[in-house]
Amino acid sequence: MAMKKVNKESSVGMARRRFLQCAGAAAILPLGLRMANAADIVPGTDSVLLVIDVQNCFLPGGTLPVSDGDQIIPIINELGRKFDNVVFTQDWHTPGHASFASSHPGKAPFETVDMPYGRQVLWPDHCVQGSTDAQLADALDIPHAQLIIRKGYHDEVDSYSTFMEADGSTKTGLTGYLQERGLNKVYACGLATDFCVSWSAQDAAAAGLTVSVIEDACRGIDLEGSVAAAWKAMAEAGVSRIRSSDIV
Ligand code: VGL
Ligand code: ZN
Repeated sequence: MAMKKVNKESSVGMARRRFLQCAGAAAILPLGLRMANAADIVPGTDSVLLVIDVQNCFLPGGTLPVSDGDQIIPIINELGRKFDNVVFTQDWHTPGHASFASSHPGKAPFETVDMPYGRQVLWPDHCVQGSTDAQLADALDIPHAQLIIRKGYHDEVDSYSTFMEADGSTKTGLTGYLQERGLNKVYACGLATDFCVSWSAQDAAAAGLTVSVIEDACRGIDLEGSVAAAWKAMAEAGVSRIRSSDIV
């Protein structure tokens, strides 16, 4: 008991000393410089910023709005300036797509249905090919982005992942594109954390890519705790969770 108390005091003392050392170091740094952060990431020629589904449909006023979805756009624009390689993705559904509640008589949005490939959440009609709703957000400002990959264009299968459709076997081609260009470090952001970002990040990790998700550059839909579940699943898949300030 006494032993425990002594240990506690000494660790508090150590922490206080460490704080004073750091404060001293900061005081002699010239103004405008900041201390190097252990997480500082400098995107290299092998790195790609993957901007997932930042489309009108997922913004306030769209057909499947994600709360505060618009707030990530300035952060993503800033990130875009730090990457030579940027890929956008676009949810791109046929009219009457099987993921729409309106395609299932008697079903309402956010109910589920069992499809041949598993359980499917039913959504409001959204991101229909060629519609204004499906366009990338006007406020995105990354003119050097190199590829827009579309997904969810097969009538009968959804595709949250931008690598693999929900049937688990139909590929979008993105893995091959990244491999051919030597882009093996993926930094993912966008909408929605718990669906397209999470599924894409997990598939990218399964394909052997190194994957980080930039949490403040994402927003989630959050159906019954799905955001927390997504972060847990991503961690288990070996996906790193970082913040935009970790990238310099
Ligand atoms: C998405 C639901 C339906 C997404 C796409 O981009 O996360 N979510 N379609
Ligand atoms: Zn969709």
